[in-house]
Parts: sequence; structure tokens; C-alpha cells
Amino acid sequence: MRSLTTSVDEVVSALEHDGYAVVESFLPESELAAARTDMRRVLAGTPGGRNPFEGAHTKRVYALFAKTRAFDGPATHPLVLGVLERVLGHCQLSAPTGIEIGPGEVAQILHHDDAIYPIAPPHPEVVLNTMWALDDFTEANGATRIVPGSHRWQLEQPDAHTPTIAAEMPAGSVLFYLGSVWHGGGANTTDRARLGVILEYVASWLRPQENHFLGVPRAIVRELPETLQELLGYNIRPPFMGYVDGRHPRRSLEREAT
Ligand SMILES: O=C(O)CCC(=O)C(=O)O
Repeated sequence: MRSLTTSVDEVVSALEHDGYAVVESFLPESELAAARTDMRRVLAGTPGGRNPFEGAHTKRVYALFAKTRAFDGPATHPLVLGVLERVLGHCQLSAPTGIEIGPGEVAQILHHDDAIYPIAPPHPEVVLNTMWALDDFTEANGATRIVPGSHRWQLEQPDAHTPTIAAEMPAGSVLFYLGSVWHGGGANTTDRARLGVILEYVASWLRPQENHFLGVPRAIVRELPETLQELLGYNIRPPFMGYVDGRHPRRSLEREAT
């Protein structure tokens, strides 16, 4: 799909049919160049992955909106907001993450992003992800792999024979994909890194009624028993739900106290 002419209807219809949609060359050249430069600055101080899901040769930038202003525009672009409204209704950002897949990285395990919520399919979509390509995405450098149509799966699991496609796209493009579609980062067999940023959104009903993080000052939370801290949201639901900048939220409380 071409960006200047792409409508919300076209993206939603591709999502319904295939589970994903690519809108090519979406970011203006100047915005793309600025985003790439700023993300490289952030990546310079970012450690490598800590487990097979993050990748041994991959860097992940968490707490993205604390570190760069380059995605304020993309996150709130009218086409993105229009698609979100149709797919999720009222929603919020879930896991904005920069992902630089380095040379030698192997393919990430295929997964679907809404698997972190224990809700049995079929269910209404609760997650919509957007992957912003800051480099050209090619099959060789680790373009995101997608199992087309897998958003309709109920109990099926992919195996080594499951056909996937590489979401190849020029830098500046955006890949929309449903939280129910199976996908994963590709292997990078080139000698250059592949940089992309995911802006993942979730239906905003998936949260407590009151926002305790703002309602209860952290100086008070620090003095509370650990069980109560956990009940106020300072917890991790395995495998990683509730992280702060990629770490357990308790680490933020400890850091502030020192
Ligand atoms: O880097 C990619 O292409 C996809 C990464 C991904 O799906 C994830 O880390 O959840």
C-alpha cells in the first residue's frame, strides 16, 4: 500500500483479511532521518538482549517516550488513530520498543502479542501493533516474519513447516499487525543492523479502575509492605507484564530511594 493514498478502510480491510498491512514510505524523509539519528543516540547507551526472546545480538529500547521525541508524531498520526479506533476502540500505548536486530541474530520464536493475556480465542482484538522501519526491512536483515491469516487460528500452533512471509518494506514504512497474528523478528544474515520501532497499543479497559501509580506518591509506596506494593501494581505478571524500562518496577522504587 502506498502511504499518501492509503485510507483507514484499506488498512482495516487488510488486517481483517491477512492479519497485517504494510503502508510504504509513510514517514517523510526528514522525519525518518531525524528518527534514525536520535534512535542511534539512544542505542549507544542501550545494553544487549538478556534472553532468547530479546535476542543475543539484539538491542531493545524500552521506556521509549522517556528517551526520544521522534515517535510523538507517528504514535498520534491520524491514519494510525483511525485504525486503532476501528480495531480496538478506546486504547493506549502498551509496549513502545526500539528493536535493533544485529548481524548474526537468529530468528525470534514465533508468537502473538496478545498471548500475554489469558483470554481464549476467539475474542475481540485487544492488541494492535505497528512496526516502524527505520532501515530498509529485507528478508536477509531480519524483516519481521508473519504467518498470514493466523489471526483466525484458535488452537493451532506454528511449527518448522508453517509458511511465513518476510514483511519487506523500505525505510520509513509502517507494518500494522493484529495482536492475534503469529509473527517474530527475522534472522539477520547481513553485516548491518536492522532498526525498527514497535508502537504497540492495547484496549484501555485492560487495566485497574484507579491509576495507583499517580494516585499514591512513590515516597509512600516505598514504605509499604512488599505485598501491598505488588497489589498496587508494582509487580510483574510472568513473563514480563508490568516492566518499567525493561526491569521489575520495584527497581525504580529502589533507584529513587538512593
Ligand atoms: O523485531 C521484529 O521484527 C519483531 C519483534 C517482536 O515481534 C517482538 O519482540 O515482540
